[in-house]
Formats: sequence, structure tokens, C-alpha cells
Amino acid sequence: MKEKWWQRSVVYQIYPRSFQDSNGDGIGDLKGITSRLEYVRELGADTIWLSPVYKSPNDDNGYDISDYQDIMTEFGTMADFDEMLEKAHSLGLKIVMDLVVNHSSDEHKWFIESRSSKDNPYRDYYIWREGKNGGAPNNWGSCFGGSAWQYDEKTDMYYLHLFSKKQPDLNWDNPVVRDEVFNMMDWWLKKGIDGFRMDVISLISKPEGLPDGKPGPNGYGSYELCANGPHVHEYLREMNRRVLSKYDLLTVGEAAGVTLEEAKSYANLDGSELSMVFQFEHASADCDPVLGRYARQHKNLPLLKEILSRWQNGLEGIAWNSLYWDNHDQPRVVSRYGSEKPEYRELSAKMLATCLHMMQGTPYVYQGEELGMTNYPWTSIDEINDIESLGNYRDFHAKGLMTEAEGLEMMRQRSRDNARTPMQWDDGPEAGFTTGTPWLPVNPNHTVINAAEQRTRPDSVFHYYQRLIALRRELDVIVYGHYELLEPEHPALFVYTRTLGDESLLVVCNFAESEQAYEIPAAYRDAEILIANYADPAPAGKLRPWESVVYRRR
Ligand code: TEU
Ligand code: CA
Repeated sequence: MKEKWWQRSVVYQIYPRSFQDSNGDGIGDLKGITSRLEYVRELGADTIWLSPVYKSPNDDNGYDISDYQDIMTEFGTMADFDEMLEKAHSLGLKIVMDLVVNHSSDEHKWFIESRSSKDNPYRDYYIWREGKNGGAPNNWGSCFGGSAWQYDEKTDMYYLHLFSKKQPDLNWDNPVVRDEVFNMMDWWLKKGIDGFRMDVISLISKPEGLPDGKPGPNGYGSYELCANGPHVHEYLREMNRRVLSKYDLLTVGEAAGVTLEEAKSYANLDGSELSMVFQFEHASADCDPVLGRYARQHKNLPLLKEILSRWQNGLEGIAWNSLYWDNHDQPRVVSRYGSEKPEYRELSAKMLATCLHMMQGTPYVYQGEELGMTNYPWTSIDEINDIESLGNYRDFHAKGLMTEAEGLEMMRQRSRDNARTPMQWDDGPEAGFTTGTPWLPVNPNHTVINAAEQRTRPDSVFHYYQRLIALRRELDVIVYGHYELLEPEHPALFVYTRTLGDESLLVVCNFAESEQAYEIPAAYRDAEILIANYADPAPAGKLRPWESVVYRRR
């Protein structure tokens, strides 16, 4: 099969609000991004995924869009966007835009029309239902806490919002909605962008009759039946036929609730739907079994290995994987699976990078991950801005399931704001992110973790990522090699091989702060070391804290 460009790519995700401010208002912007494109090039990523930059009242930081063909006031103008795109292309960087079309903002003109009367032509752009037994049409809870239904007095009906009440869900069963979305996508593609990351695309097709869901701890029912709903593949194939297939794009569907079987359709190599999906199984491997994501972390390495390995083996030759630890919704991986201790922070960041970047699929690096940035030391829930962790905390707190102290600990471990504190460019005031007051505080550790310092130090996390990215360009075995997990039950070691013809890699990662006894398989004893996170060669018979080594045999 002919290689698609995105099969060898490494994508760098930019969360514009927190990347680089250019005018001192404390909010990152397009001109700021343009000024930092060389940095992304230097790292070696070839594609940028840009979180939403569209017009938005910012109830959910741009994931609530009020005009899909305009730019958020705080981020600049369409001319700024065009300039950024042109410069990116001139540097050989592709730009993938976020596409948020499961819902719009309630301030979008479609919704303003829709809510104005029952017979408005835009009424069926959204999902309106009569109340039931004096309450909401069903028991679904919103992802951000509370009910998924908002009562609207004007027409005495409820509208559905799986996220905030300022994010009403679009009605994809209406063919006119699909026309609107596809035309808008085409408009951006004609501008020359290189693909889309599709926000919660797995949720666009709602189940027939909108049945009640299994009640969760907060008292609301789950809307899980919306995931991979009845027509989702039909709609994506239509999108593919009418829009995507006319261009050479990277498309990645954010697919909450996706299973391996479903992914074989979404991300099939036949190109009928999308290039790949973001699955959530491995990102949920450390969640609380009862309260879910917004509770204390429960690490379980054998489970994490089982999930990632199942996806590696399950999609091989059929569909394509995405690979990620961090994004704007996840806590920082160093704090999550590595160590924040000064003596181990960089070792663990490099080990985690090795473990992911040696797998099959397209790796995504989230801004600051390449520096080993960490979670923020929040001291009060009042400091949190993130609508999701706050909403979930409120529900649990109201039900007596979480004290305020537990809530604060949860925020430190899990809040999305850990990923959203400003990018740490240097050790100066506000880490070089802004000359004003940043919208979220800069992590005090920017005096030791910052890009300026790491760019000049050869053994930094930054340079380690740079090498991993370069290796993927050089070695087919990293792109295509068959994956096999070794030591599945080992509680601390993540060990696997990649094999392509006569060439093979052995990847050994120690996920613990303690030394682990380990004899490498005989076949690799004389193998060359491709990359390792300790300066001196791996000692025989053991792995040191957070050590990772990749052996190469030919
Ligand atoms: O995220 C969807 C989503 O389901 C996550 O918020 C989810 O709750 C969590 O990450 C996994 O358990 C997307 C965007 O990435 C997010 O920033 C938006 O807030 C959300 O959609 C709504 O647009
Ligand atoms: Ca700004």
C-alpha cells in the first residue's frame, strides 16, 4: 500500500489561548503562534493541530463556536490567520484545524433563530423535545455536570446539550445541517488547510428515541448510547465522499466511547471515513471505577499495557492508530505516570516519550510535553477555570461524594487546567508567554522547566523528543513494524518489540522509581542501542529508575 503522508508524521498540538501572547492582554493569539512556528519546525514535527480559533463567547475556550467562518476576537483576525497559514506552509508545516460540529455555541445565528419559534426554518438544526413528567425529556447528564437538557421558556421545550448549556447539540439527522457543515469545511479546505481534528465526532448520531441511560453516581443517566450512534458511519462516509476525498488530508476523529471494532470503520485504511481516531481507553486506564475521570487517580500498568497493545495489534494492516499521552483535556503525563522529583523528572519524561513514540501510529505532542511540563500546584478550587472539572466537582460535592479537600486534590491530579497553564518559553516573568497578566497562572517551575534552557542543552527533554521524531522519519520499522508485547503482567516494566522483515526493535521502559531486575532476551544482547534516557549504557540484568532503552537488531 502506498504510504500516506500522515503515516510518517508527528503532530504538534497548539492550544492557542496558552501558547504565545503577542499583545500583552494575557491571552495567546495567532500572531503569537506565527512568531513561534520556527520552534515547532526545530522540534521536527511536520503538522500542527490548532485547537479552535473560531469566533466564540468562550464558555468552553473556543469549543463553543458562534461563527465557523470567522476568528475569535481575542486571537486576532482572518488576515492574521492567513499570514500564519502562509508562514507555516513556507516552513513545511501543515495546519490541521479543530472542527467542532457536534454542537455550536448558543450564540451562533443558527441557534438564535432556532430557539425563536417552533416553526422557524432553523428549528430542526438542533435537538428540541417536550418535557416529560414535569422535567427533562430523559435522564441524561451533561459531560460538564448537571442535566444534558436546558428548558427554554420561549417555546416551552428543552434542547439537548451533551456539554455546557451554551453548547447546544446540532441535529445531524437533518440533511440541511450536513450541507451547512460540509460547505463550511470546504471553505476552509479551499483556503489551503491540511485537515481536521474532529471534536467528539463519535457523538453526532443520537440513538433512536433518546432512551434513558444507566444512572451514574451524580444521579444523572449516561448518554453513552450516543457514542458510535446508528448513523455515524453513514454521515462520515457522506462527509468523506462530498468533501474529504477531494483533498489530501489528515483527519482525526476524537472518538469518546470508541471501541476497537468501531475504529476499524472510522479509521479504515481504505480511506472511506477518517485517517485515524483518538481512542479514550488508555486515557481512562487510571480513572476511578465509580466516580470516573474526576476523582483520585488509580494507576494500573498491566491494564494500560493491555489496552495499548490491543489497539496496536487490533488495527495493524486494517486501520491506523493515533498515539497520545497529553492534550488540552488531560493532566500532564509526567505528573500522571512519571515523576515530578527534580532528579527523576526528565528521565521519566523521556521514558514516557520513548514508550509512546516507538509504537505504530501517528504521535501527537501537546505543547510543553516536549519540555516535560508538569501539573500546576493549585492551592484552591477557586483558581480553577475549567468548566468540566468544576462541573463534575460540583455534582459530586452536592451529593456528598467528595469533600472540598478531596476536590482540590482531584483538581491537582486531573483538572484540564493542568494542561492549559501558559507555555514555558523562558525563565523570565510569566515565562515569556505574555508581558501582561496571563489568563491562567504560569507554573512557578518555569524557572527550571523552559524552552530557552532546553534548546541550548543537548541532553534536554526537548532534544530527546527531537531525536525520537527524527528516528520515525528514518526507520520504517518504527512506522510499520509488527508490535508484540512482552511481560504483560509485569507491574513496573513496559516491554515490547517491533519487527519488520529482518529488522527489529526491543523497547524496554521502567515505569517505576525503583530498580527492576530484568534480563533482556538473548537475541538482543549484542544489539545496538538506538536511543536511551541514561547517558551511560544500560547495565546488564537490571533497569534503573525510569530507565528506557531501545535496542535495534538487523
Ligand atoms: O472533548 C470531549 C470530551 O469528551 C472530553 O471533555 C472528555 O470529557 C474527556 O476528555 C475524556 O474523558 C472535546 C474537547 O477536546 C474538549 O476540550 C471540549 O470541552 C469538548 O469536546 C466539548 O467540545
Ligand atoms: Ca493576546
